[in-house]
Amino acid sequence: MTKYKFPENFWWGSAASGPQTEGRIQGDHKGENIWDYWYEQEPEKFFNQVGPEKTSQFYTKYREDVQLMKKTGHNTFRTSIQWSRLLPNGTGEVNQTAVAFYRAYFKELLDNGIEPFVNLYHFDMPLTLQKNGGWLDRKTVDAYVDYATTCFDLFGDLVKKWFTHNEPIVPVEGGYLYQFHYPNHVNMKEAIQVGYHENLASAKAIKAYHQLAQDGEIGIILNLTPSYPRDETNEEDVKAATIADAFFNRSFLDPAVKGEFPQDLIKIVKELDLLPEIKEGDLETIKENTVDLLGINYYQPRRIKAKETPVDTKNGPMPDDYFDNYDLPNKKMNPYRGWEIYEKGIYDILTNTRENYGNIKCYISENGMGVEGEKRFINENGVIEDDYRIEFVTDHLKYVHQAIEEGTNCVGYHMWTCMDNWSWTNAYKNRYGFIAVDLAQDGKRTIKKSGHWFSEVAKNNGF
Ligand code: BGP
Repeated sequence: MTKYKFPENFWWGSAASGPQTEGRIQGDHKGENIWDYWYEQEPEKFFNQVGPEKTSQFYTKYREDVQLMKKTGHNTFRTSIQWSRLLPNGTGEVNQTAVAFYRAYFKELLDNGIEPFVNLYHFDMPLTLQKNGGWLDRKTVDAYVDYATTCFDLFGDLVKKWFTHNEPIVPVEGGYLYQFHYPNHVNMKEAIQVGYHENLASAKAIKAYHQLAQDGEIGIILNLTPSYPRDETNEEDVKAATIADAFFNRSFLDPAVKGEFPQDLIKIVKELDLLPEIKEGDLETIKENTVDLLGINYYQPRRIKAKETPVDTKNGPMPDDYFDNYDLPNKKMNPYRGWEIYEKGIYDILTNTRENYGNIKCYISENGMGVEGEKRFINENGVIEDDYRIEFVTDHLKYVHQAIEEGTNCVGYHMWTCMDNWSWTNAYKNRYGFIAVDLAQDGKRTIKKSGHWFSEVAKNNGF
């Protein structure tokens, strides 16, 4: 019996990205991006020194992989085009080898009943553009819009769901505040300019897509981390949590869906005298070109308390000047990733989109659990028994179901990720997939217990 039934045509699938899966081979003519470069410079920063050229080899194994997606119940799958693969210099000449690859790959998905969802930017700035500042440089916005338009032209007949960015706050946090992405600066002024340019680039790409009238939809994928105050009855805690929410969620959610930056964020940025460079017409472009569809990535909540520790002025202003992170006692943890597991967070996000964002059409575009050392769970048939992952997905899906029952316009659920892949500086430390990838055996794939389970869930449209 199916107790939790999902709406008809619900999207069941998973998400991945080009830089984390494709790999590089000789003759693919891919250009360098910031990950290729950073790994060349500082391989020791990457877990076990595994770099982005390895990944899970989708580039050569995608046909086999699409069959595995089919076996694990996918009716949809998201990946990203690598900007540096399609346009090795970021602008200019198109790499025809890349065109042939992506077309064959998207066709293979379609031929197997899996709709490709394609994201245009997953943390992978082409190196040539980064050398001029990357997202800091206004010219990157134009380059991005050209790249996006090239993608719509080349693949728009095959792809009907586009996304402008995946988690655009992450390059801001990682690259310009907290040092976990190249170029590892700590500079709030730059962070604000980068975030502004990403927002503008998204609106301009949406505009370009709509002008082509290609009969598809375009959206953005945001990692929304609900910001919970330590004590809901404590005004200072609530205020601090609201500011954290403005910095990390509403900075992209509001412009993407409402076409405007949040007033409380603007106020802070003005007070700090850190307004970005805005050109005439920009704000109108952002206002008029909002998303058709919102992808929501959810892993963990953010727990906040009023600022108690002294403000650290070493690097100039930081978001953390306005709040402290709160360590909730006895919280449920994923110890491998160090992230709290709080299933109800997914329901709170979906309720928020219903109540405060016009009940925009949305789907869960990432949710998942990275676990280290999964080989210890291999059974006598060689299958990893990842019951913890089944439990994790089930517990989140129950809350998604509840939100849908209450009227939220959520049309799908994608797990991160299809098969174990390369997780940035964590490389292959934590495994997230429905399908195991054995690096020691040339990337041999084996469906995990959760993959078999998911295929049943998809078949029954619930559980
Ligand atoms: C998301 C990213 C993914 C993926 C995932 C897991 O933030 O969109 O690219 O990597 O998180 O996180 P991590 O790989 O850091 O463990």
